[in-house]
Amino acid sequence: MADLRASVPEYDKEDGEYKVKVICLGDSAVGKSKLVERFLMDGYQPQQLSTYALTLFRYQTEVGGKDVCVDFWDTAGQERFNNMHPSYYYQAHCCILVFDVTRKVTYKNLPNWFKELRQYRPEIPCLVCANKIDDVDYKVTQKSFNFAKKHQLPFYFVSASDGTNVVKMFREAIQSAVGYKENTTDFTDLVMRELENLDDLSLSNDVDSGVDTAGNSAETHTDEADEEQAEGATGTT
Ligand SMILES: Nc1nc2c(ncn2[C@@H]2O[C@H](COP(=O)(O)OP(=O)(O)O)[C@@H](O)[C@H]2O)c(=O)[nH]1
Ligand SMILES: [Mg+2]
Repeated sequence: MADLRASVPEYDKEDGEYKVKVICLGDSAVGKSKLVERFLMDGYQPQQLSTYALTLFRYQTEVGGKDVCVDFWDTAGQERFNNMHPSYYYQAHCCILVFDVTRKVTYKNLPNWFKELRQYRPEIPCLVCANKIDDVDYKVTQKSFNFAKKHQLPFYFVSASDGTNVVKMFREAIQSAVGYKENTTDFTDLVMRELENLDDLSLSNDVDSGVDTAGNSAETHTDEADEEQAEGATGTT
């Protein structure tokens, strides 16, 4: 595999800027892109990374008095193939897991996405959101969707169309991304933070040898995600 690090932005070593990466996961057409667009409205600058068919939405904000640059990563539909390229997960600080309340299968697939996420990013915060609540009877918000509860993940009913809970959900995602970056126990992140502290040194060689996770995991990636089927089928009844 080609060296991912050559073309994928690094999240912990850019000078001076405090950056976090937030990814969205879930089946095709659940509304991942619309949610990001809704949150950012006009204030974003999409940046196409054509090699990986990804779009980056860069967003500047403040968390706890600190300027933070947030990169929301969006796919160009690779989720149709039921898994994502490892570079999508690489150095992500938070994940937003989305399903569509109008299509039960998208809820049933959450365990697959979650499992793949945990293969690459065992510790990052993950939020679950039930999108398109504008499109169903209000009663849907009284159903219990056990997936989030079972994994102790924050859960939101949202609508990219009318904006319900969108800002709230994204603010929590950003805050937990920053919280994770500050307190991470993930080894790769610890290494990156060590390097970040070594200002003014020529680090490029050390950085290359220290963070090879994306390249390695590409080789070991399997389709195990397909095995864990239909968990949570009872959750929507
Ligand atoms: N009614 C409704 N439709 C939505 C909502 N969010 C997305 N959609 C529609 O669902 C389709 C897929 O949305 P998109 O963001 O492209 O999904 P993605 O494949 O997960 O990125 C589009 O036709 C959207 O207009 C929502 O909150 N309510
Ligand atoms: Mg999309």
